[in-house]
Amino acid sequence: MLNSELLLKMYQKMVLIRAFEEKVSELFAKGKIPGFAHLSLGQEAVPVGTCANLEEEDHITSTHRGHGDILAKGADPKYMFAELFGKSSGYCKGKGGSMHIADYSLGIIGANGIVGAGIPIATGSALAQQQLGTKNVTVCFFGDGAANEGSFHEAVNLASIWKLPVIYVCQNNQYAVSTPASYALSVQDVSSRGSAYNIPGVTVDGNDVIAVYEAVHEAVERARNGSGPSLVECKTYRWHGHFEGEEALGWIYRSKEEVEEWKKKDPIPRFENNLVNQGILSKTDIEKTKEQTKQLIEDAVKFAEEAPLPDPEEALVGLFPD
Ligand SMILES: Cc1ncc(C[n+]2csc(CCOP(=O)(O)OP(=O)(O)O)c2C)c(N)n1
Repeated sequence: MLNSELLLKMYQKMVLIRAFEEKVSELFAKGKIPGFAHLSLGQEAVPVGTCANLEEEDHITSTHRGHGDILAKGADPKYMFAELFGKSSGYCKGKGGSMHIADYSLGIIGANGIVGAGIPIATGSALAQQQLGTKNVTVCFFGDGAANEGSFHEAVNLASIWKLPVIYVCQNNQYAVSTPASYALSVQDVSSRGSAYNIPGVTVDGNDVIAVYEAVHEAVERARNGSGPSLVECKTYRWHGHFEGEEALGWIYRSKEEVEEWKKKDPIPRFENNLVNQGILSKTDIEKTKEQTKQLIEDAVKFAEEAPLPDPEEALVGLFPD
């Protein structure tokens, strides 16, 4: 049974991710964020349920839709906003943007704009941990679309034969851009692909943070005790378009009804009700958490707005090894 302290932390983290991305959406619409922004609104239970199992020394890799994963692993919203604004105080000095945030000190070894590219990186990280003899694990977040990339199949095969401490967490949000998983996947559940590589595969309700926590917990234990990789598929849904601004372009590939149906399964009130029923959270706590989070986000945006732009002289610094 999870203790109430951890449950409350998980709740606060879900609220933080939601508030962060709602703010990104608002600022993007105002033209304040250069480049692209891919939001994971609606998917918050997956990174939070997963990362609640991790220690600071454990690693994650993430994707182009990675704000939630990165916040769940412990990133600070103010350096994230600075990165999104292209400012030099950002996590990657403003050179990475929304899709390429990393902080090695927190075990965030990189979000990635190339679909499927984080999978071999996570597998390599797990190989390094194994060779160094640590007990650290690596979580690899990826999407249903990435599960159809060659990198997935090669990496999972190697991880299996070498019994690497890696947990592949598929955030199956039903679409790869506009292509439905129901069309593009040769199987009904990505998790069933585990059997092709002789590793455990499980599908859970990705909007139920406890279900995600429990499935990943088992996988992390296996990885830490040397039993090798696991595949955890979390079925969820992204509320916004593939990228911010998509709807304004008139892209239509899913019905309003479908989106509304999934919004009814919002993971945050669902967890909130669960905690209220258990007497862990009160209505006053909920209001306080939301109020404090709002303030934290406002402060982070202010920090990022006031942060300096990178010096043009620094354009090539950090791009190549010295
Ligand atoms: C190798 C590669 N192919 C294609 C693209 C273009 N692209 C960007 S995101 C995306 C879909 C990814 O879908 P999925 O893995 O399910 O992640 P989601 O966007 O649903 O989170 C594609 C095809 C890319 N960035 N990299």
